[in-house]
Amino acid sequence: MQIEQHKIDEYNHQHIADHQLKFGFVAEGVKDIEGVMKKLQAFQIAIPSWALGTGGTRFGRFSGGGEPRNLEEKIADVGILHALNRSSGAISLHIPWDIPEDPIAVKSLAAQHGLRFDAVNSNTFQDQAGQALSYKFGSLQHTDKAVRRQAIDHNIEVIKHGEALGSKALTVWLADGSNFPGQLNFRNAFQRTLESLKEIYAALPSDWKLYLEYKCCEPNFYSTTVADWGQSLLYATKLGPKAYTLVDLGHHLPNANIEQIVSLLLMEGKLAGFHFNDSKYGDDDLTVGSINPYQLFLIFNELVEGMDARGMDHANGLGWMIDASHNVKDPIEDLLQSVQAIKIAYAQALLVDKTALVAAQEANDVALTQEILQNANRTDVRSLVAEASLRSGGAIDPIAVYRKLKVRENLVNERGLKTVTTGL
Ligand code: PSV
Ligand code: MN
Repeated sequence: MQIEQHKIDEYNHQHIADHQLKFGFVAEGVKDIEGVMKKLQAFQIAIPSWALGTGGTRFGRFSGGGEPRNLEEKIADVGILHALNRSSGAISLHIPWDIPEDPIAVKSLAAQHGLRFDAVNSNTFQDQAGQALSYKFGSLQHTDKAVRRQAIDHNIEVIKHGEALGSKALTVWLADGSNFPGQLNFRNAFQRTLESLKEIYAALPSDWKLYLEYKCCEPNFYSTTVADWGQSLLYATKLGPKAYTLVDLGHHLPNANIEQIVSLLLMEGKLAGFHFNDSKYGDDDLTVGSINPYQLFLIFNELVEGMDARGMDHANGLGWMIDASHNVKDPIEDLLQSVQAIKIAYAQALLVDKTALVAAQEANDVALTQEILQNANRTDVRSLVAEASLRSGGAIDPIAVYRKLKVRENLVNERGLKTVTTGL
Protein backbone atom coordinates (compact mmCIF):
# COMPACT_ATOMS: atom_id res chain seq x y z
CA MET A 1 0.00 0.00 0.00
CA GLN A 2 1.24 3.47 -0.82
CA ILE A 3 -0.11 6.57 0.94
CA GLU A 4 -1.47 9.16 -1.44
CA GLN A 5 -0.15 12.65 -0.80
CA HIS A 6 -3.56 14.28 -1.13
CA LYS A 7 -4.85 12.22 1.83
CA ILE A 8 -2.09 13.60 4.04
CA ASP A 9 -2.76 17.11 2.72
CA GLU A 10 -6.45 16.68 3.39
CA TYR A 11 -5.82 15.78 7.03
CA ASN A 12 -3.36 18.65 7.45
CA HIS A 13 -5.84 21.06 5.95
CA GLN A 14 -8.51 20.04 8.46
CA HIS A 15 -6.17 20.61 11.40
CA ILE A 16 -4.11 23.55 10.20
CA ALA A 17 -5.76 26.26 12.28
CA ASP A 18 -5.17 24.49 15.57
CA HIS A 19 -1.61 23.64 14.53
CA GLN A 20 -0.77 27.20 13.53
CA LEU A 21 -1.97 28.49 16.85
CA LYS A 22 0.30 26.10 18.75
CA PHE A 23 3.25 26.61 16.41
CA GLY A 24 2.98 30.39 16.48
CA PHE A 25 3.00 30.41 20.26
CA VAL A 26 6.18 28.30 20.60
CA ALA A 27 7.96 29.76 17.56
CA GLU A 28 7.62 33.24 19.04
CA GLY A 29 10.03 32.30 21.84
CA VAL A 30 12.65 30.67 19.59
CA LYS A 31 15.57 32.86 18.52
CA ASP A 32 16.31 31.38 15.11
CA ILE A 33 13.12 29.52 14.28
CA GLU A 34 13.92 29.20 10.56
CA GLY A 35 17.33 27.70 11.37
CA VAL A 36 15.71 25.22 13.74
CA MET A 37 13.11 24.31 11.11
CA LYS A 38 15.79 23.63 8.49
CA LYS A 39 17.70 21.38 10.87
CA LEU A 40 14.57 19.47 11.86
CA GLN A 41 13.58 18.96 8.24
CA ALA A 42 17.04 17.69 7.30
CA PHE A 43 17.25 15.21 10.17
CA GLN A 44 16.56 11.63 9.04
CA ILE A 45 16.54 8.47 11.15
CA ALA A 46 17.17 5.07 9.58
CA ILE A 47 14.62 2.34 10.20
CA PRO A 48 15.93 -1.18 10.87
CA SER A 49 14.55 -3.76 8.46
CA TRP A 50 14.12 -6.14 11.43
CA ALA A 51 11.76 -3.85 13.34
CA LEU A 52 8.85 -4.00 10.94
CA GLY A 53 7.50 -7.26 12.29
CA THR A 54 6.30 -7.91 15.81
CA GLY A 55 9.20 -8.71 18.10
CA GLY A 56 9.31 -11.77 20.27
CA THR A 57 10.85 -12.70 23.57
CA ARG A 58 12.45 -16.01 24.51
CA PHE A 59 9.03 -16.99 25.82
CA GLY A 60 7.20 -16.57 22.57
CA ARG A 61 6.05 -14.31 19.84
CA PHE A 62 2.59 -12.97 19.17
CA SER A 63 2.61 -11.84 15.58
CA GLY A 64 0.39 -9.00 14.47
CA GLY A 65 -1.24 -8.97 11.09
CA GLY A 66 0.00 -7.81 7.72
CA GLU A 67 3.67 -8.17 8.61
CA PRO A 68 6.01 -7.71 5.65
CA ARG A 69 6.84 -11.06 4.05
CA ASN A 70 9.98 -9.99 2.23
CA LEU A 71 12.44 -7.16 1.77
CA GLU A 72 10.25 -5.43 -0.81
CA GLU A 73 7.36 -5.26 1.67
CA LYS A 74 9.69 -4.00 4.40
CA ILE A 75 10.79 -1.22 2.08
CA ALA A 76 7.12 -0.45 1.42
CA ASP A 77 6.52 -0.17 5.19
CA VAL A 78 9.44 2.22 5.62
CA GLY A 79 7.99 4.12 2.65
CA ILE A 80 4.73 4.48 4.60
CA LEU A 81 6.61 5.78 7.64
CA HIS A 82 8.56 8.24 5.56
CA ALA A 83 5.50 9.48 3.68
CA LEU A 84 3.86 10.21 7.02
CA ASN A 85 6.72 11.88 8.90
CA ARG A 86 9.30 12.74 6.19
CA SER A 87 11.99 11.83 8.73
CA SER A 88 12.53 8.13 8.05
CA GLY A 89 14.34 8.42 4.73
CA ALA A 90 16.70 5.48 5.20
CA ILE A 91 16.65 1.76 5.91
CA SER A 92 19.27 -0.35 7.66
CA LEU A 93 19.50 -4.00 6.55
CA HIS A 94 20.49 -7.04 8.59
CA ILE A 95 22.14 -9.82 6.57
CA PRO A 96 21.16 -12.65 6.13
CA TRP A 97 17.68 -11.74 7.42
CA ASP A 98 17.28 -9.47 4.40
CA ILE A 99 19.40 -10.44 1.44
CA PRO A 100 18.81 -8.18 -1.58
CA GLU A 101 18.57 -10.80 -4.34
CA ASP A 102 18.27 -8.16 -7.06
CA PRO A 103 20.09 -5.09 -5.71
CA ILE A 104 19.33 -2.88 -8.71
CA ALA A 105 15.59 -3.50 -8.38
CA VAL A 106 15.71 -3.13 -4.58
CA LYS A 107 17.63 0.14 -4.83
CA SER A 108 15.21 1.54 -7.35
CA LEU A 109 12.20 0.46 -5.26
CA ALA A 110 13.70 2.23 -2.25
CA ALA A 111 14.37 5.34 -4.35
CA GLN A 112 10.71 5.39 -5.40
CA HIS A 113 9.87 5.78 -1.71
CA GLY A 114 12.59 8.42 -1.22
CA LEU A 115 14.76 6.01 0.78
CA ARG A 116 18.49 5.36 0.86
CA PHE A 117 20.36 2.48 2.49
CA ASP A 118 22.09 3.18 5.79
CA ALA A 119 24.61 0.91 7.51
CA VAL A 120 24.42 -2.82 6.78
CA ASN A 121 24.55 -5.17 9.77
CA SER A 122 26.26 -8.54 9.88
CA ASN A 123 24.97 -11.48 11.89
CA THR A 124 27.40 -13.92 13.48
CA PHE A 125 25.23 -14.36 16.56
CA GLN A 126 22.97 -17.04 15.07
CA ASP A 127 23.65 -20.19 13.09
CA GLN A 128 21.89 -20.16 9.73
CA ALA A 129 20.44 -23.22 8.01
CA GLY A 130 23.17 -24.98 6.07
CA GLN A 131 25.99 -23.08 7.76
CA ALA A 132 29.17 -25.19 7.93
CA LEU A 133 30.45 -24.21 11.39
CA SER A 134 28.67 -23.10 14.56
CA TYR A 135 28.94 -19.78 16.45
CA LYS A 136 27.96 -21.44 19.71
CA PHE A 137 31.31 -20.46 21.25
CA GLY A 138 31.74 -17.18 19.44
CA SER A 139 32.58 -15.96 15.97
CA LEU A 140 35.43 -13.48 15.52
CA GLN A 141 36.92 -14.57 18.88
CA HIS A 142 36.53 -18.32 18.28
CA THR A 143 39.35 -20.68 19.28
CA ASP A 144 38.99 -22.41 15.89
CA LYS A 145 40.54 -20.45 13.04
CA ALA A 146 38.05 -21.94 10.57
CA VAL A 147 35.10 -20.46 12.49
CA ARG A 148 36.82 -17.08 12.57
CA ARG A 149 37.40 -17.36 8.82
CA GLN A 150 33.72 -18.11 8.23
CA ALA A 151 32.67 -15.09 10.32
CA ILE A 152 35.17 -12.80 8.57
CA ASP A 153 33.97 -13.96 5.17
CA HIS A 154 30.37 -13.33 6.19
CA ASN A 155 31.22 -9.72 7.12
CA ILE A 156 33.01 -9.22 3.80
CA GLU A 157 29.95 -10.63 2.04
CA VAL A 158 27.76 -8.12 3.92
CA ILE A 159 30.00 -5.26 2.77
CA LYS A 160 29.48 -6.45 -0.83
CA HIS A 161 25.68 -6.44 -0.40
CA GLY A 162 25.92 -2.95 1.10
CA GLU A 163 28.09 -1.68 -1.73
CA ALA A 164 25.52 -2.81 -4.27
CA LEU A 165 22.87 -0.77 -2.43
CA GLY A 166 24.91 2.37 -1.79
CA SER A 167 25.45 1.83 1.96
CA LYS A 168 28.53 3.44 3.41
CA ALA A 169 29.01 1.61 6.72
CA LEU A 170 29.14 -1.86 8.23
CA THR A 171 27.83 -2.34 11.76
CA VAL A 172 29.42 -5.22 13.62
CA TRP A 173 27.77 -6.44 16.79
CA LEU A 174 29.25 -9.55 18.36
CA ALA A 175 27.48 -11.82 20.78
CA ASP A 176 30.95 -13.23 21.53
CA GLY A 177 31.93 -13.62 25.14
CA SER A 178 31.63 -16.24 27.85
CA ASN A 179 28.99 -17.49 30.23
CA PHE A 180 31.23 -18.81 32.99
CA PRO A 181 34.44 -17.73 34.72
CA GLY A 182 37.38 -19.60 33.30
CA GLN A 183 35.65 -20.33 29.99
CA LEU A 184 37.75 -17.77 28.10
CA ASN A 185 41.19 -16.30 28.22
CA PHE A 186 40.22 -12.61 27.94
CA ARG A 187 43.43 -11.56 26.23
CA ASN A 188 43.26 -14.32 23.65
CA ALA A 189 39.62 -13.54 22.94
CA PHE A 190 40.47 -9.86 22.50
CA GLN A 191 43.49 -10.53 20.25
CA ARG A 192 41.62 -13.01 18.06
CA THR A 193 38.73 -10.60 17.70
CA LEU A 194 41.11 -7.80 16.82
CA GLU A 195 42.90 -9.91 14.20
CA SER A 196 39.53 -10.87 12.66
CA LEU A 197 38.32 -7.27 12.70
CA LYS A 198 41.54 -6.19 10.97
CA GLU A 199 40.71 -8.45 8.03
CA ILE A 200 37.18 -7.04 7.82
CA TYR A 201 38.55 -3.50 8.11
CA ALA A 202 40.97 -4.20 5.26
CA ALA A 203 38.02 -5.16 3.05
CA LEU A 204 36.18 -1.84 3.60
CA PRO A 205 35.85 0.36 0.52
CA SER A 206 37.79 3.60 0.91
CA ASP A 207 34.71 5.73 1.68
CA TRP A 208 33.21 3.26 4.17
CA LYS A 209 33.17 3.20 7.96
CA LEU A 210 33.13 0.31 10.40
CA TYR A 211 30.79 0.77 13.36
CA LEU A 212 31.69 -1.44 16.30
CA GLU A 213 28.72 -1.84 18.65
CA TYR A 214 29.28 -2.78 22.29
CA LYS A 215 26.97 -4.51 24.73
CA CYS A 216 27.53 -5.23 28.41
CA CYS A 217 25.87 -8.65 28.44
CA GLU A 218 23.47 -11.04 26.72
CA PRO A 219 23.53 -13.64 25.32
CA ASN A 220 26.75 -14.15 27.25
CA PHE A 221 26.28 -13.27 30.90
CA TYR A 222 29.76 -13.49 32.39
CA SER A 223 31.85 -11.58 29.85
CA THR A 224 31.31 -9.91 26.50
CA THR A 225 34.27 -9.46 24.18
CA VAL A 226 33.15 -5.96 23.13
CA ALA A 227 31.43 -5.10 26.40
CA ASP A 228 31.58 -1.34 26.75
CA TRP A 229 32.61 1.87 25.05
CA GLY A 230 36.17 1.60 26.38
CA GLN A 231 36.66 -1.79 24.80
CA SER A 232 35.01 -0.74 21.55
CA LEU A 233 37.16 2.38 21.44
CA LEU A 234 40.26 0.27 22.04
CA TYR A 235 39.48 -1.90 19.01
CA ALA A 236 38.46 1.13 16.92
CA THR A 237 41.68 2.97 17.77
CA LYS A 238 43.81 -0.05 16.94
CA LEU A 239 41.92 -0.61 13.68
CA GLY A 240 42.32 2.90 12.28
CA PRO A 241 40.51 6.04 11.17
CA LYS A 242 37.60 4.28 9.48
CA ALA A 243 36.56 2.45 12.68
CA TYR A 244 34.15 4.01 15.17
CA THR A 245 32.19 3.11 18.30
CA LEU A 246 28.44 2.66 17.96
CA VAL A 247 26.22 3.43 20.96
CA ASP A 248 23.06 1.36 21.39
CA LEU A 249 21.15 2.98 24.23
CA GLY A 250 20.09 -0.37 25.71
CA HIS A 251 23.59 -1.85 25.97
CA HIS A 252 24.83 -0.32 29.21
CA LEU A 253 24.99 -1.39 32.81
CA PRO A 254 22.19 0.22 34.86
CA ASN A 255 22.40 3.98 35.43
CA ALA A 256 25.37 4.49 33.10
CA ASN A 257 25.86 8.13 32.16
CA ILE A 258 25.38 7.68 28.42
CA GLU A 259 25.50 11.40 27.65
CA GLN A 260 29.01 11.59 29.07
CA ILE A 261 30.11 8.59 26.99
CA VAL A 262 28.66 10.29 23.90
CA SER A 263 30.39 13.57 24.67
CA LEU A 264 33.84 11.99 25.02
CA LEU A 265 33.53 9.71 21.99
CA LEU A 266 32.51 12.72 19.95
CA MET A 267 35.44 14.73 21.31
CA GLU A 268 37.78 11.95 20.15
CA GLY A 269 36.15 11.83 16.70
CA LYS A 270 35.28 8.18 17.35
CA LEU A 271 31.49 8.26 17.72
CA ALA A 272 29.86 6.28 14.91
CA GLY A 273 26.28 7.00 15.76
CA PHE A 274 23.35 5.34 17.46
CA HIS A 275 20.98 2.50 17.80
CA PHE A 276 18.11 4.34 19.50
CA ASN A 277 15.68 2.58 21.81
CA ASP A 278 14.66 2.83 25.45
CA SER A 279 14.83 0.48 28.38
CA LYS A 280 13.96 0.01 32.01
CA TYR A 281 15.99 -3.07 32.90
CA GLY A 282 18.39 -4.09 30.15
CA ASP A 283 18.34 -4.41 26.40
CA ASP A 284 14.56 -4.03 26.45
CA ASP A 285 14.35 -2.50 22.96
CA LEU A 286 11.36 -0.38 23.96
CA THR A 287 10.04 2.59 22.02
CA VAL A 288 12.49 5.50 22.04
CA GLY A 289 11.53 8.06 24.69
CA SER A 290 8.94 5.82 26.33
CA ILE A 291 10.83 5.37 29.61
CA ASN A 292 13.51 8.02 29.97
CA PRO A 293 12.96 10.97 27.61
CA TYR A 294 15.08 13.28 29.80
CA GLN A 295 18.13 11.08 29.21
CA LEU A 296 17.46 11.23 25.48
CA PHE A 297 17.33 15.02 25.66
CA LEU A 298 20.61 15.14 27.62
CA ILE A 299 22.24 12.92 24.98
CA PHE A 300 21.03 15.25 22.22
CA ASN A 301 22.23 18.23 24.19
CA GLU A 302 25.75 16.74 24.19
CA LEU A 303 25.41 15.82 20.53
CA VAL A 304 24.41 19.30 19.40
CA GLU A 305 27.09 20.92 21.55
CA GLY A 306 29.79 18.44 20.53
CA MET A 307 28.93 18.39 16.83
CA ASP A 308 28.85 22.18 16.69
CA ALA A 309 32.24 22.31 18.42
CA ARG A 310 33.63 20.08 15.65
CA GLY A 311 31.78 21.88 12.85
CA MET A 312 29.83 18.72 11.98
CA ASP A 313 26.61 18.60 10.00
CA HIS A 314 23.91 17.32 12.36
CA ALA A 315 22.03 15.44 9.67
CA ASN A 316 24.93 13.55 8.09
CA GLY A 317 27.78 13.71 10.59
CA LEU A 318 26.78 10.53 12.44
CA GLY A 319 24.72 7.40 11.82
CA TRP A 320 21.19 7.78 13.21
CA MET A 321 19.38 4.46 13.47
CA ILE A 322 16.65 2.91 15.54
CA ASP A 323 17.13 -0.57 16.98
CA ALA A 324 13.91 -1.62 18.63
CA SER A 325 11.64 -4.60 18.73
CA HIS A 326 8.24 -4.47 20.27
CA ASN A 327 6.07 -7.39 21.15
CA VAL A 328 2.70 -5.76 21.77
CA LYS A 329 2.44 -2.72 19.48
CA ASP A 330 1.82 -2.26 15.81
CA PRO A 331 5.46 -1.96 14.63
CA ILE A 332 4.75 0.97 12.30
CA GLU A 333 3.00 2.94 15.05
CA ASP A 334 5.86 2.12 17.40
CA LEU A 335 8.43 3.38 14.90
CA LEU A 336 6.42 6.55 14.28
CA GLN A 337 6.51 7.17 18.03
CA SER A 338 10.25 6.47 18.18
CA VAL A 339 11.06 8.88 15.37
CA GLN A 340 8.81 11.48 16.99
CA ALA A 341 10.62 11.08 20.34
CA ILE A 342 14.02 11.49 18.68
CA LYS A 343 12.91 14.65 16.88
CA ILE A 344 11.44 16.09 20.06
CA ALA A 345 14.71 15.52 21.96
CA TYR A 346 16.69 17.00 19.07
CA ALA A 347 14.41 20.04 18.82
CA GLN A 348 14.68 20.66 22.57
CA ALA A 349 18.46 20.38 22.40
CA LEU A 350 18.46 23.00 19.63
CA LEU A 351 16.59 25.34 21.99
CA VAL A 352 19.20 25.22 24.77
CA ASP A 353 20.65 28.68 25.34
CA LYS A 354 24.28 27.69 24.83
CA THR A 355 25.82 31.07 25.62
CA ALA A 356 23.96 31.29 28.91
CA LEU A 357 24.83 27.69 29.73
CA VAL A 358 28.56 28.22 29.18
CA ALA A 359 28.48 31.37 31.31
CA ALA A 360 26.62 29.59 34.13
CA GLN A 361 29.01 26.61 33.94
CA GLU A 362 32.07 28.87 34.10
CA ALA A 363 30.58 30.70 37.08
CA ASN A 364 29.71 27.40 38.81
CA ASP A 365 26.11 28.53 39.03
CA VAL A 366 24.78 25.01 39.33
CA ALA A 367 21.13 25.90 39.85
CA LEU A 368 21.17 28.11 36.77
CA THR A 369 22.74 25.41 34.57
CA GLN A 370 19.87 23.12 35.54
CA GLU A 371 17.31 25.87 34.86
CA ILE A 372 18.75 26.44 31.39
CA LEU A 373 18.61 22.77 30.44
CA GLN A 374 15.16 22.28 31.89
CA ASN A 375 13.80 25.41 30.22
CA ALA A 376 14.55 23.76 26.91
CA ASN A 377 13.41 20.32 28.00
CA ARG A 378 10.13 21.60 29.39
CA THR A 379 9.24 23.42 26.20
CA ASP A 380 6.50 21.61 24.33
CA VAL A 381 8.18 21.36 20.91
CA ARG A 382 5.67 19.00 19.33
CA SER A 383 4.32 21.77 17.14
CA LEU A 384 7.87 22.50 15.86
CA VAL A 385 8.28 18.86 14.88
CA ALA A 386 4.81 18.92 13.28
CA GLU A 387 5.67 22.08 11.35
CA ALA A 388 8.89 20.51 10.04
CA SER A 389 6.91 17.49 8.89
CA LEU A 390 4.25 19.70 7.29
CA ARG A 391 6.84 21.77 5.41
CA SER A 392 8.39 18.58 4.03
CA GLY A 393 5.07 17.17 2.84
CA GLY A 394 4.42 14.93 5.85
CA ALA A 395 1.57 14.83 8.31
CA ILE A 396 1.03 17.19 11.24
CA ASP A 397 0.13 14.09 13.25
CA PRO A 398 1.54 10.96 11.56
CA ILE A 399 -0.12 8.39 13.84
CA ALA A 400 -3.53 10.02 13.51
CA VAL A 401 -3.27 9.85 9.72
CA TYR A 402 -2.00 6.25 9.88
CA ARG A 403 -5.09 5.30 11.87
CA LYS A 404 -7.48 7.42 9.86
CA LEU A 405 -6.34 5.82 6.62
CA LYS A 406 -6.62 2.37 8.22
CA VAL A 407 -3.14 1.48 6.98
CA ARG A 408 -2.76 -1.66 9.10
CA GLU A 409 -6.18 -2.96 8.03
CA ASN A 410 -5.13 -2.42 4.41
CA LEU A 411 -1.86 -4.25 4.97
CA VAL A 412 -3.70 -7.18 6.56
CA ASN A 413 -6.02 -7.32 3.53
CA GLU A 414 -3.06 -7.22 1.17
CA ARG A 415 -0.75 -9.63 3.00
CA GLY A 416 -2.94 -11.67 5.28
CA LEU A 417 -3.36 -12.00 9.03
CA LYS A 418 -0.82 -14.71 9.62
CA THR A 419 2.29 -13.37 7.92
CA VAL A 420 5.62 -13.74 9.67
CA THR A 421 8.60 -11.57 8.99
CA THR A 422 12.30 -12.40 9.22
CA GLY A 423 14.28 -11.16 12.20
CA LEU A 424 14.41 -11.96 15.87
C1 PSV B 1 22.09 -6.70 19.80
O1 PSV B 1 21.35 -6.68 20.97
C2 PSV B 1 21.60 -5.64 18.82
O2 PSV B 1 21.48 -4.40 19.46
C3 PSV B 1 22.50 -5.54 17.61
O3 PSV B 1 22.46 -4.25 17.07
C4 PSV B 1 21.86 -6.52 16.68
O4 PSV B 1 22.23 -6.32 15.36
C5 PSV B 1 20.40 -6.26 16.93
O5 PSV B 1 20.32 -5.99 18.33
C6 PSV B 1 19.54 -7.44 16.58
O6 PSV B 1 18.21 -7.18 16.90
MN1 MN C 1 21.80 -2.54 18.39
